[in-house]
Amino acid sequence: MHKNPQNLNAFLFDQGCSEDLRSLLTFIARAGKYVAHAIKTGDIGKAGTSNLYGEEQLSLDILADEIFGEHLVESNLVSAFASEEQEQLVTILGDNGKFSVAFDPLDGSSLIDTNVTIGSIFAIWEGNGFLGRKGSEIVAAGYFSYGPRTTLVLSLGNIVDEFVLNDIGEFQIYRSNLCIKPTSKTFSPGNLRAIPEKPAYAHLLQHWISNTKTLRYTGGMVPDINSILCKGNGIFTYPSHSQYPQGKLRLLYECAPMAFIVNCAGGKAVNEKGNPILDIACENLHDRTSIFLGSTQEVDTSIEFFQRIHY
Ligand code: AHM
Ligand code: MG
Repeated sequence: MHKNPQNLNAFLFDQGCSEDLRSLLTFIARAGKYVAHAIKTGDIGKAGTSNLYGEEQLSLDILADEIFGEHLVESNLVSAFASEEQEQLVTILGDNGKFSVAFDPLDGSSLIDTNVTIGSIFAIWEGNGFLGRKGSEIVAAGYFSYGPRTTLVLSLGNIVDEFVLNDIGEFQIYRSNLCIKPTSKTFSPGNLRAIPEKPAYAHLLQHWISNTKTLRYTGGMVPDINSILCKGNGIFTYPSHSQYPQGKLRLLYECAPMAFIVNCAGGKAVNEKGNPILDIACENLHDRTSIFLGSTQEVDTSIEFFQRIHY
């Protein structure tokens, strides 16, 4: 905690962040602020449309997507962006821009009627476009967590910092250098529907239960991973199964940004084969992957279960 908390811009300036990246992050932060406001006051009903995955869209999914898109255009720095809610790449400045931004405008939006925390996730690459690019090339990634307070967790590739939206509408530094310990007291197991096809997952759950670990699972990737970062330990798992042969979560909008942040905090993020998420090149904008992420030892143990037990 900081005695005289700096706002995002001043904090990034002091960290030596380039003017362009600082400016882009300021626009993204402003978009997050407007999305937070829209969640508090806007229509949480269905929009009557579906996205490219056939998932029903909420008015807020569409509004959040527009808010992020508009702010990226306004920044005058962006070559292109890709959104989980849009099928095609959106080119803005093309080769005249500096950065490409991938984002999930409202992750976990199907939970909104239960009034639990939801979020937005983003990652920034230098240059124009995403195809062939890896998470290891990300220059900054972050997520907004819209809970009782709105926070922004951000990394520029070294440490991970948490900012809180204050009463004058500015993100101010709250905690610096969030770190994830190698061992975990908690587990956040997504997609238990995989268990009939993947007994290894049942064995892994039993291992956690036998070791008296604590279940922490909300059903939203942002609050589940935010819990790991804020408590300093934990594991989040989302394996594939026949409904989602590559996994459900998207590489560009969810997994690569979160893997980047978790790696910067000293944790680890791999797919169920044990390959680092940050080494997976994007082949299609909407690629998906399985993901095991969090405390390093716990991630390694989980992958051992998946490699050892095939029956
Ligand atoms: P969304 O981008 O359509 O909101 O889906 C992503 C969410 C994640 O936040 C969460 O980890 C996962 O879907 C949970 O999915 P499910 O409840 O289908 O297992
Ligand atoms: Mg999502």
